[in-house]
Amino acid sequence: MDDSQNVFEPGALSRRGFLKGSAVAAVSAGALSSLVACAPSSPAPKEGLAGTAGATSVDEGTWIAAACWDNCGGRCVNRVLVRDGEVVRQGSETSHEDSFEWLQQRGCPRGRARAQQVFGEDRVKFPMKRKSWQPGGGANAHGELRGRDQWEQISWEEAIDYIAQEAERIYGEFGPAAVIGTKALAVGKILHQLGGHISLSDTSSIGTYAFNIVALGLPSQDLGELNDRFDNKNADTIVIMGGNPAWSSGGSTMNNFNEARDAGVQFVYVGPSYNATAAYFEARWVPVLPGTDTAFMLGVCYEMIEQDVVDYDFLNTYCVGFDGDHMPADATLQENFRGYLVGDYDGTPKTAEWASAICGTPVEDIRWFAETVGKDHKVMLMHNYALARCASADNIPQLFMTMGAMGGHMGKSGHACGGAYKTYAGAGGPALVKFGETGLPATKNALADTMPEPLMWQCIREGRYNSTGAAYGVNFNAEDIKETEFKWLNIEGRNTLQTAVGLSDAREAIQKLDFVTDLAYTFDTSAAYADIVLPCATEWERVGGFAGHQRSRETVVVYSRVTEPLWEAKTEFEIGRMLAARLGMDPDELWPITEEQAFFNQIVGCTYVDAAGEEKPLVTITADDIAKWGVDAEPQEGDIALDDFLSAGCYTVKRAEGDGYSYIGYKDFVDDPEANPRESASGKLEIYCQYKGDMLNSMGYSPAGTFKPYPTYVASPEGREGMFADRQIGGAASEYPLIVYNPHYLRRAHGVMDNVPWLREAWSAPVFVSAADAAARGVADGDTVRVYSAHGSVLRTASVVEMLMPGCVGLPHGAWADFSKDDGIDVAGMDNVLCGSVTSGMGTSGYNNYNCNFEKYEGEALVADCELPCRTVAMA
Ligand SMILES: Nc1nc2c(c(=O)[nH]1)N[C@H]1C(S)=C(S)[C@@H](COP(=O)(O)OP(=O)(O)OC[C@H]3O[C@@H](n4cnc5c(=O)[nH]c(N)nc54)[C@H](O)[C@@H]3O)O[C@H]1N2
Ligand SMILES: Nc1nc2c(c(=O)[nH]1)N[C@H]1C(S)=C(S)[C@@H](COP(=O)(O)OP(=O)(O)OC[C@H]3O[C@@H](n4cnc5c(=O)[nH]c(N)nc54)[C@H](O)[C@@H]3O)O[C@H]1N2
Ligand code: SF4
Ligand SMILES: [Mo]
Repeated sequence: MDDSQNVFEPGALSRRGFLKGSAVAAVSAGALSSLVACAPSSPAPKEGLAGTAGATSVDEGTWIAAACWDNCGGRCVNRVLVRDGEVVRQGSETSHEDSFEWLQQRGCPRGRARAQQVFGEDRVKFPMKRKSWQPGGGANAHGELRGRDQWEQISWEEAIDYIAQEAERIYGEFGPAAVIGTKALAVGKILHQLGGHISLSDTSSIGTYAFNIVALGLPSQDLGELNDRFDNKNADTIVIMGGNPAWSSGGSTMNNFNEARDAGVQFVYVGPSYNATAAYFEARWVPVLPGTDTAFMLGVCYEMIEQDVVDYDFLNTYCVGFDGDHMPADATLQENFRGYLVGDYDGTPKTAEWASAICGTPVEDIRWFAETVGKDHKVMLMHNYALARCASADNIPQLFMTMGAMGGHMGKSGHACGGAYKTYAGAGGPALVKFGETGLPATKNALADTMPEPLMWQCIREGRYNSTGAAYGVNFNAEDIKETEFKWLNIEGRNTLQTAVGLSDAREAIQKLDFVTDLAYTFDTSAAYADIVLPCATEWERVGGFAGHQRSRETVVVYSRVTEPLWEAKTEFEIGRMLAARLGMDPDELWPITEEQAFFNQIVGCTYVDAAGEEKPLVTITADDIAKWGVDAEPQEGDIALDDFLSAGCYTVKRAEGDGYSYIGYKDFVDDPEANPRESASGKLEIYCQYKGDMLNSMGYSPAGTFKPYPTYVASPEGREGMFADRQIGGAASEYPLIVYNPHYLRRAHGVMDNVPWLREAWSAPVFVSAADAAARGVADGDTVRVYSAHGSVLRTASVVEMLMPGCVGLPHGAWADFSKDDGIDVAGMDNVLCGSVTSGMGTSGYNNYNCNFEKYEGEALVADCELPCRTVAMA
């Protein structure tokens, strides 16, 4: 960012809004300065989050269950101790002892450093306008200065007025297809009233599993059909493919595997690095180059046939398309998966040797793996989505399912096959506890179009787009290309400039727009390229809420207010209402109830499943509670009193071996496939799926006819083939002979918290390179290196490791780009500088298989991130 060296004068922290009484919480000027101390050498704060409390009892004050709400892979209880109006400590769950049966939902270090985010020097404190931007569009916008301009503080009235004026102009002249929106929290809800906006659909988290895989017979996103966690110990082997829950499922999730580990279950890790998860389980490492898992699994399937470890009964009963005798009724091709494996159609048997040349896995490992996952063993095959966040990984979902079916690993205790992601890692089964609805009316986007996010910069440049459809492939129509002039990008609840592929393309394309708005906590990458930035209150500043969508099946996490909105920040609720009123709409129609009422409705609506399997209200609510809150509700009887629930910060179902909550994935289908068909056309698992092949081919992002109805190996536009000059594996090296993948990193959740001092101290965010590749380039551990791809160039300090396959580079996801050196090199090491907007297949964000190279950097060595001044905003 161009403003990195300009430090915005921190305004005096307004004390007007701090709560009084038991829920008092603020951070005094003294504590604030200790919170922002960044250098590891800085003296320990006298008293503060890391400090000792001197004569005061460390626990004196009031503990509040506070929010932790990132898209971070975890869902934990985050508690803060408030003393004399200051947050002085943070802690986690203490409401009961921790055991396998009754897990505590303990937080990770990010959660425990959150006070530094909420009270951080880098918060957006006031509404801001980019200095050269003026309403009216065209040259008035000075789009060429986005990301480089200065900023001025404006009032809320001015900010809302600018947005309203531009809304009237843009919708009036160009209509809703000129507007791109990310989510509908505040401004987005108003855009829905004005005719809607184009949405962005991304394959970000689940990669090619974002395809309409229900057509294959899989559950949506391949989630939910693992077995209940109590069954993990019954496996002989648990395979984890392309995931790293030790880093990416923060909190308690890894404990789902504890019984299995203690019982001596063999763990196998498949991926390019021997990561923290593999190390924790002392797993056998099967190395596979990023983006080549399709080749690996094809080699495994071939070897399973060779070794005669295929469960043909399972294939014949539950699947279609494995061989010519079991084809689905709608097949148009006289081909099947077995024929492809043995080379009937292309003359190439997919042997272990064939696979090894592509995926880099030793032949012996492929053969060993094939035997290990064969029908004679109890195996749980779990994948995260790193292998699917690759270009040309479109066949992964079908092939992973096929490998599981060939071993017969579904529907039985000790066997499983499916997604192990975030808090779902190692835990299947329906939710046992849920929170209720807010009661706020849902707004509807009248424009149902979704543009693939990886293509958005190209679409903006070219003024045309093609809607992807709800799940990739549902309602997609290749012919339906729409022309439009894009004018406005409204970002809320996402950090699009940061997390969409291709920052170089973004920086160019964004100049064309008339208007970019962003709702932000901090001056992150998206804010840096916006025109109007609205300061959004964090969840610590709201009445309370529930930590959303990635909870485990056994827990709901609830949080309460820590402080009134800081500085001039407002909640989405308030922002939306202001804009509605300014545009002559009735705010009460969109937000007919108070924030307190909305939160209370969620509490009232909480349910749990009792031991007899009945769903019941969770929280006991008395007439006194209702009077105290001043809300509309009826008293009810539940399993936990309201105050106990709120002070614990969660409710976790207490489990026991053999209780009524156990779950075996696919059991209903396996027990009675006629009565419980899968949602595919045939009702079975489709190893041959006509729809899949036809749909992927129709999307047009890969050469015509690339896809077959059964899973095949497809070369990536960059990736493995791109390592070689002529794209022939084994030939002369290309200019970018390595593959870069992006580990989700401990310092941050995507971009969130990248700026937090303690986290910068704790995690230096190096680039991980293999010892062999480093030696070949004369690079030693700790050297500053330039990592470059066809799309951009970044600096990082090299961490030279043996636990990474030669040929791979691991650049942590989520650093806030910093081009302050003016030489076009990002000194922060942002992943999307190296990842361009290259798509294939269904139009994926292929984060994990771009090509790159690195060299020792001859310029000035990088200073550790934690030594840099806090990045704030340049004011005019
Ligand atoms: N700390 C932290 N945690 C997070 C997040 C975060 O930003 N920070 N983000 C959350 C979100 S939204 C998500 S989607 C999840 C992602 O969660 P994960 O998918 O578990 O995370 P990654 O770090 O992308 O990948 C994990 C491992 O996959 C391996 N890998 C990379 N490419 C390939 C490949 O092509 N094939 C195979 N077989 N393995 C590969 C690498 O060894 C890497 O260690 O994390 C969540 N958790
Ligand atoms: N190169 C590369 N790119 C990637 C990835 C990768 O591995 N490599 N990973 C991808 C993945 S898996 C994902 S999920 C995406 C994530 O992409 P994003 O969703 O864009 O990332 P976040 O940082 O989670 O962005 C959420 C933003 O909303 C804000 N926010 C959170 N809650 C609220 C709220 O309640 N109200 C408001 N107003 N704002 C809120 C956060 O502070 C943050 O700024 O990134 C993807 N991008
Ligand atoms: S894993 Fe996520 S929810 Fe849990 S403490 Fe860390 S940041 Fe918070
Ligand atoms: Mo994600």
